[in-house]
Amino acid sequence: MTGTFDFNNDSHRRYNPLTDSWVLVSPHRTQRPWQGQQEKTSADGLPEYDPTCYLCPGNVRATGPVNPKYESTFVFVNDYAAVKVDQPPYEQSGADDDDLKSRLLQAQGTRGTCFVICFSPKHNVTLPLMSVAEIENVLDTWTALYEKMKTETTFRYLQIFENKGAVMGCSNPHPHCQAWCTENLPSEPAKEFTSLRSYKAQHGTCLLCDYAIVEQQDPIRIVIQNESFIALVPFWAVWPFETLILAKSHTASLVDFSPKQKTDLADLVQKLTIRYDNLFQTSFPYSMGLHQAPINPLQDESQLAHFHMHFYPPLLRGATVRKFLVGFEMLGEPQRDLTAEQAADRIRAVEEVHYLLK
Ligand code: H2U
Ligand code: ZN
Repeated sequence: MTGTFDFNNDSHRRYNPLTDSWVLVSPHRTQRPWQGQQEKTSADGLPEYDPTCYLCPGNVRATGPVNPKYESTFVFVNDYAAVKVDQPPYEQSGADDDDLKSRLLQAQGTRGTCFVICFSPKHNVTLPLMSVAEIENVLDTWTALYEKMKTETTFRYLQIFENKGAVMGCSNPHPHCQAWCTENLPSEPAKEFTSLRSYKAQHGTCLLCDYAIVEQQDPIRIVIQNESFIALVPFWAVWPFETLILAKSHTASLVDFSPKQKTDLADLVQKLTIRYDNLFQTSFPYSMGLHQAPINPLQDESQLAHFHMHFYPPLLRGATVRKFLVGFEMLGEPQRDLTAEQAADRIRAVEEVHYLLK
């Protein structure tokens, strides 16, 4: 076949230098009909207070404790934490390198603490419906928790994340996120540190600083930006409307930002999540998380770390059609139809005023 290769029509693979992986892009497939599963949309119009909610102020949680009548954010230790502070150390038996069993059946004991962080006392106020000052307060709560765990524990990493929406397996609509603090560095940030380290060794610069420069030169994937942060659909995005919030300056973690940078981050989180909700006029589901320096860094990790946030939303072409990573994606590699540039166009095209507030 002759002619010129067209990124909007011809299949190709894109490389993710952060995780050293590839995604297959098939832009010619965006027209295919859909007869698969339709998800129920999340019901807007939740009450401000729900007497049966485990997270609302003054209510009793599932295991008995009573929530205080909190007025801004509220942090508590997860009643069903995935990791425990106290447990016996794990000692692998027969630690002999030549032993097949100890070579192939590796395990590590891991201790830690899991927190739940309510964003607001109001049961129905998600991030896009909060003011910039209220989101800043959430950022301050994350910062304080990071500092506390850094000072008080020897745990390695604090992974802050939000599961939003029933399709993401979120068990409660009350706006909240979680923070899991673990003795080990989890696999995703570990992969990123490996990539940041080898990029630095090869080029002498930060992969994410360089990426921010490239994206600003030709802003086709940038959704919004302000003085301190960029929100963009990464070139290598897997999820249809995946985005990355990237600090423009090389900053290791939340604790290193100035008050002005924190306000800018809150502003961008608000604007991005409003656009997400407006895209399909629904409370947009996603898993979101922060990647930053470990609380107890080893070697070069605090120099390598470049603060960013990933948003992974599962919605495909409307509020009711979700994308699953199945088939080729489970057995081969992830695949997308809509290109990152087309997705950025779509997110840019919606308004910055929330549809419920109009
Ligand atoms: P989701 O982000 O998956 O909705 O998690 C909510 C968390 O809240 C979940 O991890 C915790 C669950 O263990 N939880 C409590 O700690 N106490 C409760 O009374 C209910 C839920
Ligand atoms: Zn509630």
